Amino acid sequence: MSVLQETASQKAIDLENKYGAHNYHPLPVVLNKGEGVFVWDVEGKKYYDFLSAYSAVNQGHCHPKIVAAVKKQSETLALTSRAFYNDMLGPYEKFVCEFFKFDKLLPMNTGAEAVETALKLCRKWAYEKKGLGENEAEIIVCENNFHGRTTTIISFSNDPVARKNFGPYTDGFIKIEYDNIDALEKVLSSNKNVAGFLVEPIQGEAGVYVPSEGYLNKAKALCEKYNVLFIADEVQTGIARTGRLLATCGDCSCENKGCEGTPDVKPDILILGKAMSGGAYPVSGVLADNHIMDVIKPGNHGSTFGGNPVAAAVATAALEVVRDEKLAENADRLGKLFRSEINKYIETSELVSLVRGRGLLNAIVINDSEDSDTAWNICMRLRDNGLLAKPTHGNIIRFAPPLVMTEAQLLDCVSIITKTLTEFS
Ligand code: IF1
Repeated sequence: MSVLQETASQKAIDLENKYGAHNYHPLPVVLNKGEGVFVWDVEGKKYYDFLSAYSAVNQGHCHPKIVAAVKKQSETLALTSRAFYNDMLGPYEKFVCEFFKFDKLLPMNTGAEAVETALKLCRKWAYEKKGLGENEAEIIVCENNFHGRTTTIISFSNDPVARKNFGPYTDGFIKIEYDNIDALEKVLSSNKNVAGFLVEPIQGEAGVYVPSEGYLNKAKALCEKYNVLFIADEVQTGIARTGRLLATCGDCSCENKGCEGTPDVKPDILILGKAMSGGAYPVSGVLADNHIMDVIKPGNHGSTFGGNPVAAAVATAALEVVRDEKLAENADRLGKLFRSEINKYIETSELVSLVRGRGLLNAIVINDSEDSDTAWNICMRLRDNGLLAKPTHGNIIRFAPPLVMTEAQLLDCVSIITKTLTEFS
């Protein structure tokens, strides 16, 4: 390619650089088509997608059933606001409540909005049901959490990049170490004002950190003991990603009962987003039983787009795909295969120190300093070799392909990954 003849990719990148806020540092690849586990760049090169839009595209790119739902409902009725009823929302709410076994859904659009909704719901419950004094409620969160980008959510982040110079921050949060049950009990037993405990069943952004066995069960039991709401942020771990419908599972309708090491915990408040729509549309929501959700009265909370007819149609289709195509079972089975294949490679290599994860939410840790650019360079080479993944926190690479992958495709990907890693060792 001559210097004068700029590629289509470079043109697109230049435009984003010139006219878009610089709030991301994407891998240099410009995509214009997706189908199932594959995406294509504007030059026509095909890649395996190993990020799935941060687990929003669990059902695979442009799933025909989900696309059909968007199309049909967009042509019929797209938005009413909640000032009026629409004929899609009620059936959708019934479907979701039965799917996840909760009494009620509060529909929103993005993950961060759903987290905000859960925090508001928890606080209001604490004042009106638990009897805390006005403005006294505290919510326990975990170190290295990622729950979104709003002002309140970044107030309890400990990532300086996400929070510095965005203050003043929202009060009312207590941070404890993740996966440390004693730290949780210490706060609960000494502080009467705790309203809730907000936790990711697996910490995604922190580097796919799976807590020790029994942690979530014990945390839930402690929350019950101290009359505190257990709030699970399953925006990333939910919707079959970790080999079960939910990483907290509970008594959800998941049929993959034989899946590995995940707990049976029913959160008091469940937060969902991302793959709720299979990536076709922003859909999120909060689920809770009546004794909690009934503190929310008209005017307390809402959203112009939350619960709109397109979202209702899309999310129904997206969840049906998860159920009908048995994506939880597939993620569980392929995840085990992935980790065992990568572990075989690790035995022969100094470059990768470990692979961890559940289902198809996995990460490898590169044996190099946190601030080295090895993980980034590996992702660049993976791109050249036809597989797209992104580093998280320096030397960790997250691997999260769509859950519609076949075993043959997964083994093909393992060979791309190990071949690429070998180029670096
Ligand atoms: C970005 C990570 C993933 C989430 C959990 C709530 C939200 C998210 C557990 C908010 C969002 C995203 C957002 C994206 C990067 C990303 C991410 F790398 F930061 F950790 F997925 F892995 N709870 N996660 O993971 O949902 O408002 O974005 O719909 O660039 O911020 P949202």
